[in-house]
Amino acid sequence: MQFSRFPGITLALAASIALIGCGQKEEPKPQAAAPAAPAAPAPKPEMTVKVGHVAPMTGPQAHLGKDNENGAKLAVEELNAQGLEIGGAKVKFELLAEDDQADPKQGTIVAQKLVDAKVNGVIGHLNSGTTIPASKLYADAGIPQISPSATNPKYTQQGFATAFRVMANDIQQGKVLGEFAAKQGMKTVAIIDDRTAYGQGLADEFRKSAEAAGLKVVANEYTNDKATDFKAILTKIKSTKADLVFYGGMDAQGGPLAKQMKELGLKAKFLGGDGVCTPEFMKLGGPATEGHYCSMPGVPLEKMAKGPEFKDKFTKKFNAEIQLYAPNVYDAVMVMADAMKRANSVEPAKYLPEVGKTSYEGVTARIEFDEKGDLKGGAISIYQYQGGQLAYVETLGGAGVAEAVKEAATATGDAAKAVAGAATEAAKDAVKDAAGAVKDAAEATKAAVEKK
Ligand code: ABU
Repeated sequence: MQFSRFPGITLALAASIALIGCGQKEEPKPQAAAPAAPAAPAPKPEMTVKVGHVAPMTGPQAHLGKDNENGAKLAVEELNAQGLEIGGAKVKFELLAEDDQADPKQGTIVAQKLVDAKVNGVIGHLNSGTTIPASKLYADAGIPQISPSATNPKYTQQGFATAFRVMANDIQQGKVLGEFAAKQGMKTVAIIDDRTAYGQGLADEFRKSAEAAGLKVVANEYTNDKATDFKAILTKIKSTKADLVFYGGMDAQGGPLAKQMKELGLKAKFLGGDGVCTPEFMKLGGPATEGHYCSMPGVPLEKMAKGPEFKDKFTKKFNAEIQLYAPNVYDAVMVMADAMKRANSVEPAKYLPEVGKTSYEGVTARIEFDEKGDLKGGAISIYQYQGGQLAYVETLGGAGVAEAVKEAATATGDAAKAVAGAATEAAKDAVKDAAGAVKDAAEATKAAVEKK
C-alpha cells in the first residue's frame, strides 16, 4: 500500500496541510515516539557442503554410472528440501560429479581433482578398480569416502580410517555363489574373469568356495572390460563340457558372453555376480539369458520397508528403471549427511568418527559398519533371469535377513495374539448368551409351573 508519493511527507503532515487549507490553525502536538520495530533476527549463515561423486559416465559402464549419479542427485535434492542446519548454519548440499571411465588411472586423476576442490566427502567410486587407488588420496587428505558398490575386499583392508562401503564384499558374495552352484547340482565349472579388481577378485573367491563345495574347475579363462567377442574362449570351454560358466565381470561383457554361449551351442548354465545382475545384461544377451543366475548384495528392494517408495520416486523422477546401485548410492549420501548431523559439523575431521558409529535405517539395509568400514551383516541374494525380469530365488546370510525374519515372526506372534484375543472375546460372549438363555428358560419354566 502506498501512502505518499513523497516518502518525506508523513500522514500527520498531510493532515496539517488539510486543516490549514480549511482556515483552522493547528496547535502543534507533541509527537509520540514511534515504537521501535522488533529487531529482525540475524539471518542464519549459509554453507555449501560439497559432495564428490565418481562413477564411469562414459564407456561401456556409462548406464551404471548414470544410475549411480541419479541416486546421488535424488538424495541431495531431498536433503536440500529438508532445510538442514548444521553447526548453526543453513546447509546446501552440492554434488561435484566426476567421470572416471572405470579406469584406475583416470580414477586417481579425478580423485585428486576432488581433493583439490576440498570436498567434504566422496561417494564412490563405482568400480573396485578405481575405488582402491583413489582411496589412498582421500585417506591422505582425511576425506571420508563411502563406496556404494565397490565390492573387492581390499578396499577396506588397507587400514584407511576414511574408507567405508554400504554393501557386502566379494568374500561374502563369492562364497555364496560357490555354495549356490553346488546346491544346484553343478559338478564342473569353467571360470572367466575380466582381469579387473572386481572381476578377478570375485572369480577367485568363487573358485575357493566352489572347490570347497566339491566342484571341479575345468577351465580358467580371461578377457577384459572392453571386450565384445568371446568366441575363442567359449570354444575352448565348450570342449570341457562344463556344467557351469562362471563370469567375474560386468554386464557390458556378460550379456554378449551369454548370447555367444547360446550361439556356440554351450549347454552350460551361466552364473555371475552383481556386475551382471542388471536389466542391461538381459537387453544385451536377449533370450540367451533365460534361466541363468546372478547374485546381488542385499535383499530385493521390494522386501525392504522403504524399497517400493524409493523405486517409485526414482522411476518417476528420472523416467528410468533402476539399473543396479542407485539405492545404495542414495543410502551412502544419506549416511554421510546423518554423520554430519550427529557431529554437528561438515568438517571431515569432525564428522569422520561419526561415520564409523552409523546406525542408519536405509533403503537397502540397516547400515552399520565394522571396524574396517565394511557393512555389518551384509546379505547376498540370488536371482534368475526369467522373461526379461530378475526373479528372486533366495537370500543368504546377513543381519538384514535375520531382522526381516524377526519382524515376520513378531508380526505372526501379534496376529496369533489377536486371534486368541478375538477367540476369548467370542467365547465370553457365547457364555454370556448361554447364561442369558438358561435364565430365560428358567423363567419360562417357573411361569409354566405357576400357570399350572
Ligand atoms: N560390485 C561390482 C561392480 C563394482 C566393482 O566392485 O567393481
